[in-house]
Amino acid sequence: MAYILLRITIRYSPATYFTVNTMKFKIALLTAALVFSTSAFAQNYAEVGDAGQSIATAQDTGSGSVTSITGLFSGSGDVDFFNIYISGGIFSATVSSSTDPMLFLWDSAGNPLLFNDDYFGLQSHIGGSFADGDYILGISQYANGYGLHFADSGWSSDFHGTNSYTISLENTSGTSVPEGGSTLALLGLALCGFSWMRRGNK
Ligand SMILES: [Ca+2]
Ligand SMILES: [Ca+2]
Repeated sequence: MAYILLRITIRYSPATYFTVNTMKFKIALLTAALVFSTSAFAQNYAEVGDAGQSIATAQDTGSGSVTSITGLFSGSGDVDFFNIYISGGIFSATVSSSTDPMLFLWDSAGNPLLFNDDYFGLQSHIGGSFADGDYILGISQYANGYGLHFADSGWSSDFHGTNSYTISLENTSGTSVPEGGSTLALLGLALCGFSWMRRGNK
Protein backbone atom coordinates (compact mmCIF):
# COMPACT_ATOMS: atom_id res chain seq x y z
CA MET A 1 0.00 0.00 0.00
CA ALA A 2 2.79 2.39 0.93
CA TYR A 3 4.46 1.64 -2.39
CA ILE A 4 1.21 2.39 -4.31
CA LEU A 5 0.76 5.69 -2.46
CA LEU A 6 4.35 6.60 -3.21
CA ARG A 7 3.80 5.85 -6.92
CA ILE A 8 0.61 7.98 -6.90
CA THR A 9 2.50 10.85 -5.32
CA ILE A 10 5.21 10.51 -7.87
CA ARG A 11 2.73 10.40 -10.81
CA TYR A 12 0.94 13.54 -9.67
CA SER A 13 4.00 15.55 -8.81
CA PRO A 14 6.65 15.82 -11.54
CA ALA A 15 9.01 17.62 -9.20
CA THR A 16 8.74 14.83 -6.58
CA TYR A 17 9.15 12.19 -9.29
CA PHE A 18 12.38 13.83 -10.39
CA THR A 19 13.65 14.21 -6.83
CA VAL A 20 12.95 10.60 -5.85
CA ASN A 21 14.54 9.18 -8.97
CA THR A 22 17.54 11.44 -8.64
CA MET A 23 17.96 10.20 -5.08
CA LYS A 24 17.76 6.57 -6.24
CA PHE A 25 20.33 7.21 -8.93
CA LYS A 26 22.71 8.85 -6.45
CA ILE A 27 22.34 5.95 -3.99
CA ALA A 28 23.03 3.41 -6.73
CA LEU A 29 26.08 5.36 -7.89
CA LEU A 30 27.35 5.73 -4.31
CA THR A 31 27.00 2.01 -3.67
CA ALA A 32 28.76 1.15 -6.91
CA ALA A 33 31.54 3.56 -5.99
CA LEU A 34 31.93 1.81 -2.63
CA VAL A 35 32.30 -1.54 -4.39
CA PHE A 36 34.89 -0.10 -6.73
CA SER A 37 36.82 1.61 -3.95
CA THR A 38 36.97 -1.56 -1.86
CA SER A 39 38.60 -3.49 -4.66
CA ALA A 40 40.64 -0.85 -6.44
CA PHE A 41 41.78 1.91 -4.08
CA ALA A 42 44.31 2.12 -1.31
CA GLN A 43 43.47 0.44 1.97
CA ASN A 44 45.93 0.91 4.78
CA TYR A 45 46.36 -1.45 7.71
CA ALA A 46 47.72 0.29 10.82
CA GLU A 47 49.68 -1.77 13.35
CA VAL A 48 47.59 -2.33 16.48
CA GLY A 49 49.69 -1.95 19.62
CA ASP A 50 52.93 -3.72 18.80
CA ALA A 51 52.92 -6.56 16.25
CA GLY A 52 54.77 -9.65 17.47
CA GLN A 53 58.03 -11.00 16.08
CA SER A 54 57.28 -14.68 15.83
CA ILE A 55 55.06 -16.87 13.66
CA ALA A 56 52.69 -17.31 16.60
CA THR A 57 52.39 -13.59 17.36
CA ALA A 58 52.34 -12.15 13.81
CA GLN A 59 49.52 -9.63 13.46
CA ASP A 60 46.60 -10.29 11.09
CA THR A 61 45.97 -7.47 8.64
CA GLY A 62 42.20 -7.14 8.54
CA SER A 63 40.07 -8.01 5.55
CA GLY A 64 39.97 -7.23 1.86
CA SER A 65 42.72 -5.60 -0.14
CA VAL A 66 45.65 -4.21 1.84
CA THR A 67 47.78 -1.84 -0.19
CA SER A 68 49.90 -0.51 2.67
CA ILE A 69 50.85 -1.16 6.28
CA THR A 70 51.85 1.56 8.71
CA GLY A 71 53.63 0.81 11.96
CA LEU A 72 56.21 1.80 14.53
CA PHE A 73 59.54 0.53 15.85
CA SER A 74 58.62 1.14 19.44
CA GLY A 75 61.41 -0.25 21.59
CA SER A 76 64.63 -2.19 21.85
CA GLY A 77 64.84 -4.95 19.27
CA ASP A 78 61.32 -4.31 17.95
CA VAL A 79 60.58 -6.38 14.84
CA ASP A 80 57.07 -6.45 13.41
CA PHE A 81 55.48 -9.49 11.73
CA PHE A 82 52.27 -9.26 9.71
CA ASN A 83 50.18 -12.08 8.28
CA ILE A 84 49.25 -11.31 4.67
CA TYR A 85 47.59 -13.13 1.78
CA ILE A 86 49.28 -12.90 -1.62
CA SER A 87 47.22 -13.49 -4.76
CA GLY A 88 46.99 -12.59 -8.40
CA GLY A 89 50.58 -12.43 -9.57
CA ILE A 90 53.61 -10.35 -8.73
CA PHE A 91 53.97 -9.40 -5.08
CA SER A 92 56.06 -6.47 -3.93
CA ALA A 93 56.67 -4.57 -0.71
CA THR A 94 58.46 -1.21 -0.53
CA VAL A 95 59.16 0.57 2.73
CA SER A 96 59.38 4.28 3.41
CA SER A 97 60.60 5.21 6.88
CA SER A 98 62.51 7.60 9.08
CA THR A 99 65.15 4.96 9.84
CA ASP A 100 67.19 2.21 8.14
CA PRO A 101 64.68 -0.67 7.79
CA MET A 102 64.95 -4.21 6.46
CA LEU A 103 62.15 -6.28 4.90
CA PHE A 104 61.60 -10.04 5.06
CA LEU A 105 59.09 -12.45 3.53
CA TRP A 106 58.54 -15.97 4.84
CA ASP A 107 56.04 -18.67 3.96
CA SER A 108 53.41 -19.43 6.59
CA ALA A 109 55.77 -21.95 8.25
CA GLY A 110 58.50 -19.32 8.65
CA ASN A 111 60.82 -20.54 5.89
CA PRO A 112 62.80 -17.65 4.33
CA LEU A 113 61.79 -16.42 0.86
CA LEU A 114 62.94 -12.81 0.46
CA PHE A 115 65.15 -10.30 2.23
CA ASN A 116 66.37 -6.79 1.44
CA ASP A 117 68.12 -4.05 3.37
CA ASP A 118 68.96 -1.13 1.08
CA TYR A 119 67.20 -0.79 -2.29
CA PHE A 120 66.28 2.89 -2.55
CA GLY A 121 69.04 4.44 -0.45
CA LEU A 122 68.50 2.99 3.03
CA GLN A 123 64.89 1.97 2.21
CA SER A 124 64.02 -1.64 1.42
CA HIS A 125 62.15 -3.34 -1.43
CA ILE A 126 61.29 -7.00 -2.02
CA GLY A 127 59.27 -8.62 -4.81
CA GLY A 128 58.59 -11.80 -6.72
CA SER A 129 55.92 -14.15 -8.08
CA PHE A 130 54.34 -16.48 -5.53
CA ALA A 131 51.51 -19.00 -5.39
CA ASP A 132 48.29 -17.69 -3.84
CA GLY A 133 48.38 -18.21 -0.09
CA ASP A 134 49.29 -16.99 3.39
CA TYR A 135 52.70 -15.45 4.00
CA ILE A 136 54.45 -13.53 6.77
CA LEU A 137 55.88 -10.08 6.09
CA GLY A 138 58.50 -8.80 8.54
CA ILE A 139 60.24 -5.49 9.08
CA SER A 140 63.17 -4.69 11.36
CA GLN A 141 65.78 -1.98 11.81
CA TYR A 142 69.31 -2.59 10.53
CA ALA A 143 71.03 -4.83 11.48
CA ASN A 144 68.50 -6.77 13.53
CA GLY A 145 68.39 -10.19 11.85
CA TYR A 146 70.45 -9.20 8.83
CA GLY A 147 70.00 -11.55 5.84
CA LEU A 148 67.75 -14.48 5.05
CA HIS A 149 66.87 -16.57 8.06
CA PHE A 150 63.95 -18.43 9.56
CA ALA A 151 61.22 -16.28 11.04
CA ASP A 152 61.57 -17.43 14.63
CA SER A 153 65.32 -17.04 15.00
CA GLY A 154 68.18 -14.64 14.52
CA TRP A 155 66.83 -11.47 16.14
CA SER A 156 68.93 -9.18 18.30
CA SER A 157 68.25 -6.17 20.49
CA ASP A 158 69.52 -3.62 17.95
CA PHE A 159 67.60 -0.40 18.37
CA HIS A 160 67.91 2.98 16.69
CA GLY A 161 65.13 4.93 18.34
CA THR A 162 61.38 5.09 17.90
CA ASN A 163 60.67 5.34 14.18
CA SER A 164 57.56 4.99 12.03
CA TYR A 165 57.31 3.23 8.68
CA THR A 166 54.95 2.71 5.76
CA ILE A 167 55.12 -0.46 3.65
CA SER A 168 53.49 -0.15 0.21
CA LEU A 169 52.17 -3.48 -1.10
CA GLU A 170 51.10 -5.06 -4.39
CA ASN A 171 48.63 -7.97 -4.75
CA THR A 172 48.14 -8.33 -1.01
CA SER A 173 45.09 -8.69 1.15
CA GLY A 174 44.32 -9.27 4.81
CA THR A 175 43.90 -12.63 6.43
CA SER A 176 41.13 -12.37 9.03
CA VAL A 177 38.15 -13.12 6.75
CA PRO A 178 37.87 -15.04 3.45
CA GLU A 179 39.20 -13.16 0.44
CA GLY A 180 36.63 -10.92 -1.28
CA GLY A 181 33.88 -11.37 1.32
CA SER A 182 33.26 -7.67 1.91
CA THR A 183 33.52 -6.88 -1.79
CA LEU A 184 30.85 -9.47 -2.62
CA ALA A 185 28.54 -8.05 0.06
CA LEU A 186 28.90 -4.53 -1.36
CA LEU A 187 28.43 -5.81 -4.90
CA GLY A 188 25.10 -7.29 -3.76
CA LEU A 189 24.06 -3.91 -2.34
CA ALA A 190 25.00 -2.20 -5.58
CA LEU A 191 22.90 -4.63 -7.63
CA CYS A 192 19.94 -4.01 -5.29
CA GLY A 193 20.40 -0.27 -5.81
CA PHE A 194 20.36 -0.55 -9.59
CA SER A 195 17.38 -2.95 -9.49
CA TRP A 196 15.46 -0.50 -7.28
CA MET A 197 16.27 2.36 -9.65
CA ARG A 198 15.10 0.36 -12.70
CA ARG A 199 11.84 -0.66 -10.99
CA GLY A 200 11.09 2.97 -10.23
CA ASN A 201 11.51 3.92 -13.88
CA LYS A 202 8.89 1.41 -15.19
CA1 LIG B 1 56.07 -2.35 16.32
CA1 LIG C 1 67.78 -0.58 5.18
